[in-house]
Amino acid sequence: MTDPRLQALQQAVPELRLTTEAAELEHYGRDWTRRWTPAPLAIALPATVEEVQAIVRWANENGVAVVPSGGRTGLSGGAVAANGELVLSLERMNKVLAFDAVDRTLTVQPGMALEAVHNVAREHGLVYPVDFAARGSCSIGGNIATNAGGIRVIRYGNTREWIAGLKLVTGTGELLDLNRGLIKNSSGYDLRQLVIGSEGTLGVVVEATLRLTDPPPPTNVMLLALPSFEVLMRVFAEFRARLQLEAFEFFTERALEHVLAHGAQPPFAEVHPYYVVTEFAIGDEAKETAAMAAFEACLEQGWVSDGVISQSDAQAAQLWRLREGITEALARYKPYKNDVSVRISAMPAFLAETQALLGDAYPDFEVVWFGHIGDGNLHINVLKPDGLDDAEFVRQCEHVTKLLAASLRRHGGSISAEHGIGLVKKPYLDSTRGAAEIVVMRGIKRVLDPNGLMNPGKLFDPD
Ligand code: 2HG
Ligand code: ZN
Repeated sequence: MTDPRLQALQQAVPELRLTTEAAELEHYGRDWTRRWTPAPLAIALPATVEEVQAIVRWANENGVAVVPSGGRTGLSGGAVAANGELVLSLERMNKVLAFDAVDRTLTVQPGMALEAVHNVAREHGLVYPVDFAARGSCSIGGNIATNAGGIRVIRYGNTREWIAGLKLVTGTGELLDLNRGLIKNSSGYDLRQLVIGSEGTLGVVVEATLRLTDPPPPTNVMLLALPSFEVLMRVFAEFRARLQLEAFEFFTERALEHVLAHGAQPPFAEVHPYYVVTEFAIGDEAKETAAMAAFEACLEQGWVSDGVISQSDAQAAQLWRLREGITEALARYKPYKNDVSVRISAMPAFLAETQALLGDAYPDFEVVWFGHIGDGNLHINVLKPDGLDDAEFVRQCEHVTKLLAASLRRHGGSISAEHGIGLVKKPYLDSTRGAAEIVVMRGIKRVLDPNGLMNPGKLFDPD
């Protein structure tokens, strides 16, 4: 390590694992966006809170930017290091620190994978209910950084609802212990909530206390085939009125095609333009009857053309795979991703407008729609045609995103429902947040990170 700044860091923290090996710079410098060329200064893999504090103090002394890093499954470039930053990977801080059966909380280090959290909660007879397809690779610290949502938000809410406390090393190296697991704490600003969704721009989350809950009742999974887009929200209203929904997800025929090409089994003999996967509580006969009644009511109205209900856990998993496998199945097309939301009540008008807008704007590109329709959250993936230059493809998509952002502004929606702003959505932040609000956000950053070293250039450009 020839860089004198890194030599100084190693000297200040002799036990710190620090690397500048080319393959590691490449690996830790990118996330799932794969749009930016990784170019970090080095990778630090601290094992303790004290080491994290020492790194941040060193960063201030040497004017080096720090990119906090979890599982790097992000889709907005929030964990990309392409400008000589130090990547601070929380990968080694991945342990359970405490379980409290009375409080029903699990205190963990931030590098723990979401799936590992699920498993530990289950060992204690409880659940941590935030869940999504990247569960095996994403980390709880990253989930906090983006206020991750996923497939069960309709029932349990976002990550935000499940964080009872967290510890933050601020941009000056100070350690803040926020909320300490309290349920009631009416003592001023809730800085914990400010940190959730801040994308590593205010500091490094070094510990989190997660709320756990009772396991859900037994559930069934149903796959519905829909004849048109217009009926989607009606089917949702019908099912929500009759059942306790755990999930209500939608995808198009094109999305299914890609998942089938990736090895999944076709669910129906015929092809349908739209599909819904829904999971709902059963447990007693009345609820099972209600599910069939919802299905039949939709069938009678012509809103649903076919359906299948899971008869076993294995079949439920198979049905879920059709929805959860989409991102992976599309990855090879380097999709340009939109992750937008509006209030559920605004969804029908917004959907109609967006469908028309994208139909006109992307006559030559394949557009794949899916998402958490029950939360008002739509994922739109535009696939890059083979042979088209990456930069030119992004340029054309950015032009359409400007139109989409204007539509979101009119409908009171958000340019990022659950993936974060990062680098990808930065130009559109003002379609969701007012000018005065962004000034306040910048002011908050200046207080917690006066030298602007924590994940600079993500969320907004430096002052
Ligand atoms: C999902 O809902 C994820 O599957 C990824 O949020 C969405 O790949 C995407 O666009
Ligand atoms: Zn999603």
